[in-house]
Parts: sequence; structure tokens; C-alpha cells
Amino acid sequence: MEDILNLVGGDLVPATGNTWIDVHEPSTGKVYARLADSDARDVEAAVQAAEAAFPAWVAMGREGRSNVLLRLAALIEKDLEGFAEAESRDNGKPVHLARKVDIPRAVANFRFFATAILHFSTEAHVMDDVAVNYTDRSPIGVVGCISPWNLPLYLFTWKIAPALAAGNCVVAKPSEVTPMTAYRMARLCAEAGMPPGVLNIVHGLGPKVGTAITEHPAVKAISFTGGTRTGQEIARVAAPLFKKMSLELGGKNPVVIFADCDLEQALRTTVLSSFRNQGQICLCGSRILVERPLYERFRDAFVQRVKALRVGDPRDAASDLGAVVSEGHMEKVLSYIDLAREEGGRVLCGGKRVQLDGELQGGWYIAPTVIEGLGPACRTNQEEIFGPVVTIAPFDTEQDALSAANGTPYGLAAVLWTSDVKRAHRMAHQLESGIVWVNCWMIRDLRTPFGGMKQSGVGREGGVEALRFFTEAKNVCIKL
Ligand code: TXE
Repeated sequence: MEDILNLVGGDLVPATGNTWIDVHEPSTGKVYARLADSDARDVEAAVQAAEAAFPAWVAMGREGRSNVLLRLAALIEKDLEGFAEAESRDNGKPVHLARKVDIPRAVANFRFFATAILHFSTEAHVMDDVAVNYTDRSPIGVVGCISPWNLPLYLFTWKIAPALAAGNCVVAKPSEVTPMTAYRMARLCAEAGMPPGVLNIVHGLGPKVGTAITEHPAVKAISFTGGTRTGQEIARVAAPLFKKMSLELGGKNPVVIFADCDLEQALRTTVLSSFRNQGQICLCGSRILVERPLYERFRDAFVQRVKALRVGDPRDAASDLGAVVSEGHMEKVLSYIDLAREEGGRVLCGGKRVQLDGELQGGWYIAPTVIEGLGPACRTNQEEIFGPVVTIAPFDTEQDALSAANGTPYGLAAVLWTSDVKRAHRMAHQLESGIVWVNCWMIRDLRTPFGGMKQSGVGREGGVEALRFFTEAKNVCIKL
């Protein structure tokens, strides 16, 4: 039974209170590790270590910080298989997905920001012969990074990489549901040459540890990814303290498919955008809207492919879906399937828990589920389910599609399938989401602004957006 420790001031330590939280492996439902159950005392120690480390970390310069992050990236990549297996065991996702997506992206996050910081420019504004202005962009100091359980190391590093590259010191809290790969990475920091206190990882429960980070007066900015309700709670605490906030929250993303689409591409990609990572990606498309002339043909072909998906052992290369992340989340997703039936939905496939045998019989598996016959305003189509459950419905006009697509409290991502370029531009401009994919899904350029509008969040991550978030802009005006 592995003990998952905090990283504070360069040391791997248990929580001050020496209490622990069980960590489960979703594939069997069994406890397989225990997690430091930290509290405000551990956060205080981490903040003090970060404050103490800050001057030297800034003084190391962009090149010096870049080299540390590049070494950390190389160390993770060297142990890619170990990280992939750890991620799969902790989260329940197929190991081939962790090997192909999660861990390579964590490496890419470090490499991207380790090089982006070298080219992070600022601007000057010359006022003829009066004065010259330049924008000084300096690191903020100690910042807080709080991340969710669906893409554990991928999203954890998506936050800490720009924060560190920009010269800040970090107090980070991964999700208590999937802490293992952050711990595995913590054990590499010293070898990467990261000075003690630059990165501190305090594990534990959100309301206890997350709140302690959010409300700590020395923590100047909060970068959060997680549920919308939690984002509201973080904003409630941080806003009166005038902290910078980046909130990446939930989604209820539409997939709008016109009859003139490339049908094979749309079918193949929509299976992925619906069920990759067991549908536990905030960018997944959970509401499929198909232009009526194509509706039945698409629906039948789509359902046939979904039925062919294998739900199985995450270690098995043949498994398309693994387990959902926790028993509580499984119950939540199953309750939404019951709700869909109550609201008049017809379950075309899936719709139930999958019971595997042997050691996997206690695991938390749900069959990929497609539901039709629901209108856009029902709860099933308004609320985030965040599991392997999608609805499908026809539309007649572009306006119908836009009204349905935009008709939720969320605005994170949208997917659009059409061969008409003018329509693609027209629809993309009107879709209320921070990201619009046209004839594709999950193609990600890390330079682009990433984030949502409405209840999907505030602010943007990625590229220069992230580096500007993690620096303070000061205008210096010098008289000529
Ligand atoms: O979120 P939670 P979850 C969304 C996704 C889904 C949710 C799933 O759509 O809705 O996140 O992740 C900590 N103060 N996105 O259930 O509960 C908690 O310990 C401070 C959107 O994990 O919000 C964990 O570390 N922290 C996203 C983290 O917050 C608190 C991509 C997230 O937990 C806290 C991924 C509190 N009061 C998931 N309570 C996107 N838009 O990119 C909990 N936490």
C-alpha cells in the first residue's frame, strides 16, 4: 500500500496531522494507496517554502528555469510507461490512452512553456518626442494551482508549467481522487534541478486544502480546473481578496452535423468525441445534433459503432473504455440515465452498469450510452453528466441548430461538421463557446487561447494567455 506524500520545501512528507485518505483503483473498486490528508498547516508550510524560494527562482532567469523544466520533461518521458500505468490505475482510463495522450501531453506542456518563456516578448509605446512606455511583465510571486481527476497529470502540468516558467513559485493541489502521477512527478523534481520550495504539492480534500490555498493572503493568483460549482466557491473566496483567477469549468458541448458533412469522418470522430476517457473530458461532445435529412442514417450507423465499443480492463489494449473514476461518479452518471428515461428519452444502446468478472467485478464500468427523443430544454440536455452518455436529435435549420447548441448555461467547446466553408465561418462566429472545432475534434495547438465562456469559466489558458496570466503587467512611462 503506497503512501502518497506531500512535496513541501523539497521534502516528501506526510500531512502534519498524520491522517490519510484512501485512494481507489477504479478498475476493481479496491483501495490501493493512501493519501496525505493535509490541512491549512501543510498549506502554510508550503506557502512559506514558496516565498523563501521565490527570489532565487526569479534570479535563475528564463534560461535557467527553462532548463529545469526541460529536464523534468525528459525525466517524465524516460519513465513514460511507468507514468502511463500509474495514470491508468489511478483514473480507470485505458493504459493505451494514458500512454498515447495523457503522459505525452504532460511532457509537451513542460517543453512548450520551457521554450515559450524564452520568446515571451513585451511591448513598448513611443509617444513621439514626449515619452516612451514599456510594459514590464514580472512574475507574481506565490500562485495556487488546483486540478481535477479526469486528465490528472495532463491538466496539473498545464497549470504549473507556465506558472513556473514565468518565474512564480507554486502551491499545487491535484485532485484527491487521482493523486498518484503528481506524486510520481514530485519524486523527480530534485533530480531535475528544481530548487526546494519552487514547486510544492499539498494533497488532500478540496474544501479543506483547496480552500486554504485559495484564501491564503500570500497566494496571489489561482488557476483552477474543475466543476462549475467548485469554481463558484473558489471565486466567492478569492474575489474579495482581489486575486487573479483563471477558472476552467464544466461543459455541455454540442456536436452539430450537417447533411453535407464527410459522413465517415463525422461518424468515426463523433464516437471519439462522445466516449474518449469514458466521456470524462470537459471537451467531449455530449449533445449530438444532426440535420434531419441525414438524421436516421447517421443515428443508426453511430449506434452500431457505439455498440461495438469494448468496455473492459484498462490494462487490455483491446479496451476502448475503462472504468469511470469513482463509485460516486458512477452513481451520478447512472442517475442521469434514469433521469433521461423519466424525461422521455429512448436509450438506443448502453444505459447500464457493466459488470466484469474476476478481480474486476467490483470495478466502476458504464456501457457507452446513446439517448434520443429528448428536447433541448430538458435537464439531461442542460446539465453536465461528464460520463459515457450522449443525446442525439435532429434539427431543420441553422437557426434551430444554433438555438439548441447555445441554449445551455455552458460555453466551452463546440464541434461542427459541414463541407460548406461559408456555413462553417457563419456558424463558428455564432456558436457561444471558447473553442470551435470544424470537421475535427481535439486537435490542440498549445499556442491558442483555451477556455470557455458563460458557466464554463473565466480567463484563458495556453500560450501567451497563460504567461500573461502568471505575470503582472506594469506600464513604465519614461519622459524623453
Ligand atoms: O471537479 P471538482 P472534479 C470539470 C468537468 C467536471 C469536473 C470534474 O466538466 O464538471 O470538472 O472534475 C478541488 N476549494 N472539468 O469533479 O470537484 C478538488 O479537490 C478549492 C472542466 O474533480 O471541482 C479538485 O482538486 N478547491 C475542465 C479540484 O478542485 C476545491 C477540464 C476539482 O474538483 C474545492 C476538466 C474548494 N471548495 C474537468 N472543492 C476544463 N474546462 O478544462 C474541490 N476542490
